Amino acid sequence: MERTFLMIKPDGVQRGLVGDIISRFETKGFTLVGMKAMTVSKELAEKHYAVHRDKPFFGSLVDFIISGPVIAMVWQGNGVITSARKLIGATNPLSAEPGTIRGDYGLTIGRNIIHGSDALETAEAEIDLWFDAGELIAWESCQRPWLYE
Ligand code: RTP
Ligand code: MG
Repeated sequence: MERTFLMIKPDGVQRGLVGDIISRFETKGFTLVGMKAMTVSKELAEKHYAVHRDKPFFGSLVDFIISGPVIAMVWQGNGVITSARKLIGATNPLSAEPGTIRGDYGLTIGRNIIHGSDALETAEAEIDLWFDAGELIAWESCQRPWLYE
């Protein structure tokens, strides 16, 4: 079953949006397989956003991610990678559609509330980077006939 890595950024935690955000993924039908509240080290933040290391915003992005606690999560379900990105909305909250997390709650690109993996390979790499295997629940015995044919 497909898995993705989601991280509620420091702004989402400080603004009290954790419950609402988790609820959106839960009610869509996705399954939470791992979650932890943590303060991110500079090394982890730099590894996570390594693809952006040559961008002008890299330094401020890393500083922001390490500025306060985050909620790191792994979610599972049919098409979860693409679907989560849709539920999250466009990178710039002013361009994100109403009804999406960023569209409902954000105003600026540097405070866009939540991260979601953008492809299968990045999801696998990010899950490995943020979680030990023992921190993730194996739900394979869990049948959900009201969600899946
Ligand atoms: P994320 O990785 O955080 O889920 O966001 P994303 O895929 O929608 O966007 P991405 O291009 O990967 O950018 C990563 C984060 O960098 C910040 N950013 N700032 N100032 C800028 O032009 C700029 N561009 C990107 C955003 O906070 C974005 O989420
Ligand atoms: Mg990204």
